[in-house]
Amino acid sequence: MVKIYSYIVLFSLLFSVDYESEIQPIFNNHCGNCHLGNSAGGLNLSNYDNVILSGSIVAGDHAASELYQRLILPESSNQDMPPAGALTQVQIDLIADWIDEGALSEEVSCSVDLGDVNGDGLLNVLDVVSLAQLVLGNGSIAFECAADYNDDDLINVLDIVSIVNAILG
Ligand code: HEC
Ligand SMILES: [Ca+2]
Ligand SMILES: [Ca+2]
Repeated sequence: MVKIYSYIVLFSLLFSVDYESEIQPIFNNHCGNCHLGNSAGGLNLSNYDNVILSGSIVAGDHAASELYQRLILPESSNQDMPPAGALTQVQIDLIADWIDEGALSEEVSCSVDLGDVNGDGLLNVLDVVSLAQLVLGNGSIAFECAADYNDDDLINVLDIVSIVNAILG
């Protein structure tokens, strides 16, 4: 079970949040009449541009984003959103992740070459060391998106082996 769970965690590290398929549906389903057809409090959540222009998102900082702050208020607060009920923790975390990743309109592809997990432009032993620490659960790496070297959707010892082989040529 622990093993399956850690695979799920690693799998989710490989992909960033996609606004259209993951965030907009939350707004559509839970912020409906008030913020889609109408703009309650001056806030319209009907599409990406309106969401960003509203100023309720501080890209890169979910804690400073009013939209996030409203979601985590207790049900008893009259500023709590949505006013009746609440989003699930999973939905709230997804919105936080999306904001922290820069509140982008599209999922980003990896900005470094495959295997270059420390992002220094080189594929060498430093990447092997970083990746080994991640796999052993002793650390995090700068570019998880570059870690699945053998492209099997898992980050594990096989990627380390593949990178070592690539380095040794
Ligand atoms: C039943 C109607 C209703 C629903 C559903 C609702 N809101 Fe609101 N929302 C309001 C009203 C009315 C205001 C303005 C009053 C206030 O600021 O509390 C508001 C204000 C806000 C504000 C502050 C806007 C500003 O800049 O002042 C945010 C952020 C917000 N809502 C987010 C959301 C999100 C996200 C959802 C869905 C998860 C949601 N709301 C669902 C009615 C609603
Ligand atoms: Ca590197
Ligand atoms: Ca792999």
